[in-house]
Amino acid sequence: MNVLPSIKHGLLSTTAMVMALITSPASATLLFGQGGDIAWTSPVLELNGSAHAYNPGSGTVLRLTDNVGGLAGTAFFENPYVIGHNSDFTTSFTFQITSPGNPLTNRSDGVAFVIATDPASLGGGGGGMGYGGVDPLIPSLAIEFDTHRNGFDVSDSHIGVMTNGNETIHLTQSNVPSAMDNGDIWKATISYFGQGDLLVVSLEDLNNPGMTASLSYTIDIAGLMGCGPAGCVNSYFGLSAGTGGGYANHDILTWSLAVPEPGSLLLSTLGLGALGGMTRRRR
Ligand SMILES: [Ca+2]
Ligand SMILES: [Ca+2]
Repeated sequence: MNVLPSIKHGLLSTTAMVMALITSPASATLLFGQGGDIAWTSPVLELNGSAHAYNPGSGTVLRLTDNVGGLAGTAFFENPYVIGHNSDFTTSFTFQITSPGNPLTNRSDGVAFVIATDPASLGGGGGGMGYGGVDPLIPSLAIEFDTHRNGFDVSDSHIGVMTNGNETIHLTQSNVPSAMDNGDIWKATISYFGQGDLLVVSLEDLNNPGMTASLSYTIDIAGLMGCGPAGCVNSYFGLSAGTGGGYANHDILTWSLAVPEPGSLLLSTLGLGALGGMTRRRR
């Protein structure tokens, strides 16, 4: 997938950035958060529940939950993306989970990357981690980075592929060798290749580069999200977190999102949809 690396660094003026996107036939990478193009306070992000922009002194982060029990928070990019059967996307984000509750069993619950059909979606907290629980997101896909072993979990540090807001069924999972709520900065990368329905997830502790985990799984995300003979529906990309009896601060430092059709996506982000309509190209 082609991306426009120059965009990520915020070096281009808005006009130059728009023109670069108009002339790109393939895809663009948007970077949210520290050093990026889109601030956590931007109106193109819909923050739900406990999610809020927060500055701990080292730059503004997206704080999905504070270290208080019983919270759920989500943040969705408000521009829709239609996931067709041959659609690709890749996204990565860095997260930092701090000040977990003590004793060790009282820390929870983790963060997730979520695809849902409404940017206002907000699931329940606890093991539902903002995508499931008492108010499950249906339909949805969640890639969870789970820091608390509930009765349905295999460990207190794992990656899981979850659908339709059901936090009890891991379609596949991968154990993470160390605790993700250790205060380190972790980078998660999620890529999807629609032609083979292949989902690939990798995770790395940036403060301890040898600490990694990964998984791959075959899943028809287009079908999951309601793409059928009558067409496909709008999907929205987001991040979620929750706390329950245990808790921690769940912070997102950066989030990059590479999606096709930059004309429709970023131009509408910038309120320049009419301009994009003149020159938009389709793959
Ligand atoms: Ca859990
Ligand atoms: Ca889990």
